[in-house]
Amino acid sequence: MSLFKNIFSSKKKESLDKGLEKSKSSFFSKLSKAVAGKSKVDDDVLDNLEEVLVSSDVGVTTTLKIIDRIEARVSKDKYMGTDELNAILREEISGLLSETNVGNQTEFSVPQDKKPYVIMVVGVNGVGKTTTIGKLAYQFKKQGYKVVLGAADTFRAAAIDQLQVWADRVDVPIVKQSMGSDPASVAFDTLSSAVKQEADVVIIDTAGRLHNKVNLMNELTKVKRVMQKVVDSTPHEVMLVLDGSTGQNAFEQAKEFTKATEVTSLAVTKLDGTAKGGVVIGISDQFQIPVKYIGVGEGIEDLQVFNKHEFVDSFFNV
Ligand SMILES: Nc1nc2c(ncn2[C@@H]2O[C@H](COP(=O)(O)OP(=O)(O)OP(=O)(O)O)[C@@H](O)[C@H]2O)c(=O)[nH]1
Ligand SMILES: [Mg+2]
Repeated sequence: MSLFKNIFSSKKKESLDKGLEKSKSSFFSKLSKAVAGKSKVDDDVLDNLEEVLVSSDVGVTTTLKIIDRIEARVSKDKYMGTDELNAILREEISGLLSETNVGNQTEFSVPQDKKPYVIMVVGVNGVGKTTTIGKLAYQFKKQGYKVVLGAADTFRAAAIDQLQVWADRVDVPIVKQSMGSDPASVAFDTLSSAVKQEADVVIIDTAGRLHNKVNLMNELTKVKRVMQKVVDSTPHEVMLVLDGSTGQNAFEQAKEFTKATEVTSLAVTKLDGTAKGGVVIGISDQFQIPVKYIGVGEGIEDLQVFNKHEFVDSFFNV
């Protein structure tokens, strides 16, 4: 069993390392430049470091916290090369993220006492909601959970088809109606069917784009309300999906969405192929809402449970 676990975790690490490749190499080349030709950590180096972190999409607030910690730790006249500074940064960022006790999960699992456990997935269009649902369904199914998907993005016909493709791929049931039908009614049907089938997990896809933002928020509220008619206190989880490759935009979306509707978890996608992976550090520092999953590719296996220690380790490991 432990050997088994090791094989899986080393696979996970490999794919995380690969997914963060661009972010890391961009970060380290900037970091090297920041200390090049310097013989000690002076204000200049700290200023450069601040710039490196901000331009790596860590975000200003989190960057300032990190700089404060480095400043407090490093005696100013001490010489420090890139490697040493890297090690200290890694420790301080790890320490900073450890101050909140979220993001420590390692397995795809849902609470056993809520059956079915209902996850409603929200986010603006194109961020990777449907793909993340497909990958998540695959992981849950692999863990032995009985999963049902609900196609409550009825705004586009293609959205329903896309979720259907994932349902077929993962081989899980999907509840859908025709395009343009009431999303709340689809959610109602999905929950009713899940209860009847004694499913363990329900994942509801929702539209990312409506005619305007107020409409979208009203619709999400209505979907929630109607679900509660079938199972009390659902959805158990409202997961906001953010596109990590948009860097600071992802931040802004998180701020806006969390203001408008209750969000209980985050997923940050498309960390592969972008140099903006540092955004996850800022997001997990600044939102009290845990980053639960990260997307590191388009494939079915390319979703990981976010663990901040593994993430920081991978980020700082060149
Ligand atoms: N490289 C990469 N691509 C991703 C990832 N997650 C999603 N994508 C791609 O992003 C695109 C949009 O994903 P969708 O799942 O359709 O996004 P959505 O939020 O459901 O979009 P709408 O239904 O239009 O609101 C697709 O081409 C996905 O393959 C990821 O982690 N990495
Ligand atoms: Mg979609």
